Amino acid sequence: MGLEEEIDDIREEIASTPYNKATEAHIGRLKAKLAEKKEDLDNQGGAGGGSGYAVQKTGDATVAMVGFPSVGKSTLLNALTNAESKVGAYEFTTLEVKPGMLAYNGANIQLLDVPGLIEGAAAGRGRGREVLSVVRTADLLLFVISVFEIDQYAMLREELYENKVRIDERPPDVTVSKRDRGGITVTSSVDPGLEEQTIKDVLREHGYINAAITIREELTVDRLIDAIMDNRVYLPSMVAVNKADLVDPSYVDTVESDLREHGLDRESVTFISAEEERGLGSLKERIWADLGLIRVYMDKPGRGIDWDEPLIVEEDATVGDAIEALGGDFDQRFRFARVSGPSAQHDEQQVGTDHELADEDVLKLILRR
Ligand SMILES: Nc1nc2c(ncn2[C@@H]2O[C@H](COP(=O)(O)OP(=O)(O)OP(=O)(O)O)[C@@H](O)[C@H]2O)c(=O)[nH]1
Ligand SMILES: [Mg+2]
Repeated sequence: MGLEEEIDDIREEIASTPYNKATEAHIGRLKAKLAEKKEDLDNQGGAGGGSGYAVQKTGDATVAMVGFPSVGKSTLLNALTNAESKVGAYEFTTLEVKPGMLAYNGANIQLLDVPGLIEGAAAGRGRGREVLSVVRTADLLLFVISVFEIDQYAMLREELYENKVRIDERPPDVTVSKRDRGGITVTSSVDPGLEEQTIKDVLREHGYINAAITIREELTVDRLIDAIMDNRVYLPSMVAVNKADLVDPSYVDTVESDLREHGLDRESVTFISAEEERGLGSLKERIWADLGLIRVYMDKPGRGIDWDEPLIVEEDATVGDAIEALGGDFDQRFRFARVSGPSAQHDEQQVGTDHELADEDVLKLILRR
C-alpha cells in the first residue's frame, strides 16, 4: 500500500469513529499516526522545491498576501508599494512571489504577493511547498478576498492548516523532554482535557518511549500533536475584502451574513477597493497595528533627533532590544539612556537597558568613549 492510500485509510477510520471517552485514545493514536504519515509524504522527493519563489526577507517586517486568483492582490501590491506587478483580467497573472515595499510611519514593510496558494499546493507538493515556505517566514498574513466570494477565506485557512500553518493561535503551552528511562510521565498544571492514556498513546505513536510531558493548558488531540511536532508555525492574520466598489447597496446584507458565517464581521475586516484606491489608509493603519511595531526616534550626539528615520522595534522592546537592533558596539559602550516621550515619567528620564519603550519615544544613548 502506498503512503497516500494509507493516509486515506486512516482519515476514513477517524471519520467513522465516534468521539467519546472510550474511543479518545484510539482516535489520538490514529491522528498521531496520520500526522507522521503526512510528514513522510511531504518529505518524499524532498530535494526539488525552493527556486523561483525564494524571496529575500528585507525591511522591518514582512506581510504575506494570500488569496485566490484575480481577487486583486497585484493591484493592491501596486497601490500600496513601489512594486509594478502585472495585473490581468484573467486568472494566474502572477506566477511567482512578487515583493514590494510599503513605507509607513517611517518603517519599511515588505509586502509579498503570494499567488496560487491553493492551486500551487494542489498542483504538486514541490510547487506548493515553495509558496508555503514564503508564507511561513512572514510576520503577518493578509488574506485578500473578493467581496463576492467570502467563502474563499475558509478554503485558504483550511489549506494553510493542512500545511502546518496555524493562524491566530498561540503555540500550545506544552513541553516534552526525552529521558533515559521511566516511561512516559504526564504532569499538568490545569485539567489537560484529555485522558492520560490518550496523551501517552499519542506520544508513543510519535516515537517517544521515555519522556516527561508538562501541560499548562486545556488541549485537544490536534493541539497535542501540534505541540509534539516542531514544524508548525503560528502567524497572526488580518482580512482585506476587496472590490468593495462593485457592491450595490442592496447586496450589503448578503456580504454581512457571508462574513458572519465565517466568524468575521464588518469591524474585523477592512473593506477596500484596490482599483479605486479606497480604504487603503485604514488598511495600512491596521497592518501597522497588527504588526505591533513602535517607532523610536534616536537622539544622536551632535546631530539631534532623527525624526525621519525612526528605529523600528517590536512593541514590548526595551532599551536593550533597541541597542541590539542598532547593532555595532553600543551594547559594550552603554552607560545609561535618556528617554523622553510616552514611556518616560518626565523628559530625559534616565533609564537602564530593561526600560520598556513605547511608540514615538525619543531615545538618547549615553556611551563610554
Ligand atoms: N472593480 C474592481 N476591480 C478590481 C479591483 N482590484 C482588482 N481588480 C481587477 O481584478 C482583476 C484581477 O486583478 P489582479 O490584481 O491581477 O489579481 P491577482 O489577485 O493578482 O490575480 P492573480 O495574479 O491571477 O492571482 C483585474 O482586472 C483588476 O483590474 C477592485 O478593487 N475593484
Ligand atoms: Mg497577481
